[in-house]
Amino acid sequence: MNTPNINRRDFFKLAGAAGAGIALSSVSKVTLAALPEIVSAEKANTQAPLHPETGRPFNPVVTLNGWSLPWRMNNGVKEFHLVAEPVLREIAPGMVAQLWGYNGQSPGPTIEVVEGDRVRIFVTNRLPEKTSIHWHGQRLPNGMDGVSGLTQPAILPGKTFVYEFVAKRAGTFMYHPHADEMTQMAMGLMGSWVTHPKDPKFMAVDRDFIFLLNAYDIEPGSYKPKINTMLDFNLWTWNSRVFPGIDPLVVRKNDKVRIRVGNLTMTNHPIHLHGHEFTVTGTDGGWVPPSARWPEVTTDIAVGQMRALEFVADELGDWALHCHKSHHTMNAMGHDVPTMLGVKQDDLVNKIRNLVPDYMSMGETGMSEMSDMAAMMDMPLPENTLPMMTGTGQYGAIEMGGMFTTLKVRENLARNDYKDPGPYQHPPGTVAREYTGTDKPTPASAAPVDVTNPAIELKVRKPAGHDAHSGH
Ligand SMILES: [Cu+2]
Repeated sequence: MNTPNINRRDFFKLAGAAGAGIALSSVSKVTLAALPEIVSAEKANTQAPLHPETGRPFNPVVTLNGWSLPWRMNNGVKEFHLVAEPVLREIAPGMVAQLWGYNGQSPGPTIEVVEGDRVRIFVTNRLPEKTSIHWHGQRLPNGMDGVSGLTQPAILPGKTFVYEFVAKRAGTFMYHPHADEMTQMAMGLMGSWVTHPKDPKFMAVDRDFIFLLNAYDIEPGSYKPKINTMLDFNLWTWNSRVFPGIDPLVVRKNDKVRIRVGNLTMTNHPIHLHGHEFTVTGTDGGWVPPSARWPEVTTDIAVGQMRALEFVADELGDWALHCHKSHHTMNAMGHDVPTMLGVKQDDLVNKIRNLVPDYMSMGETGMSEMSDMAAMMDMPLPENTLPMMTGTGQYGAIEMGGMFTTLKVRENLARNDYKDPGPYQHPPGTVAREYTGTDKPTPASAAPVDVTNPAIELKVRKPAGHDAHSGH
């Protein structure tokens, strides 16, 4: 968490590395020298919040498996430099993808400004094709809206454009290309933007997390997303990471927590938090008035939407936080496996083994046998591929992938401590356990059954598993 895996590349180093980029010679040295230095990240771990050293005060956000872009003040204007470029993104340990991103990673860095700030963003294009950036949700002059062809000429490879506007409205925003969008978003070009309120006390929280929902279709064993995929993505990611590569959200007990989520996939995601109720306090359109909020444990985030969820983390533990579409908590391999539940495969397996000696049957009693088998037998996977259900907790396999992580609520953390505290130490007697008959739960017969609808016939089965009504 605290390792600053961020590089400051000045112009001269940049020019020296031109072989890795595109047609840098088309940008004059004079122009580049006047640009803010390029800051880029090399690793996919969550960086510590960026407390402002210049400009007005704000409470910084924590970008899940990401970072916030430093700026320079230039006569009262906050200047940022984004570089659109091919990047290598670790999706989770064991798999790296060749994506397009900004400043070394996909998604790009989060941009944090304060309501009323004048902001100038330099955008350098080191992609092999033209691009632009749309500042999703912002109030700005039409010509700064970033829709290539409509509001500006596209940024050609090697060129640098400048956008400038006043961040008028506080809230949660995104940025993404509006040029060959399908390709560029399928390749991971996107980032988050937070405009903090003028008054740092307004809607202040103790911990403020942000991430984007995105998705890729990367054939197991390969490195590049298929860009024409419309719906059948196989990697459902948060900030281009899948479980167990998504860091936990670490909070202190009784912290007021905000989680800002934006959706740049091609489908909706019902985001579900265990153990707590939250309210949706913000959308792309602004803060939700308190009288219009209601409690939820799942909120559906549609394509192109942002939501800010808030709650008080008052229950200690390791709480799951995930998309409730169960296919979205799996990784690449799961999608083409036929349903074999209840199908006896023994004979079939023997026959197939005559032809294919290494053949292994799968899914006879459910899919979890696959994660067990993979672990036990060290089942070979293609290179650069993740198991479809993975991750291990203190009690065994978690059998999740994709859009899944944990909210870790702990006592006595330091204010700025986001380090993974390890597995939750449950108080004695508070973990579900095997029933051995030695403790005394309420017998089923002690609970009176009130049958108010005579059409419903209830059967009482003996606990030993013997069906009381089947004796004939
Ligand atoms: Cu989902």
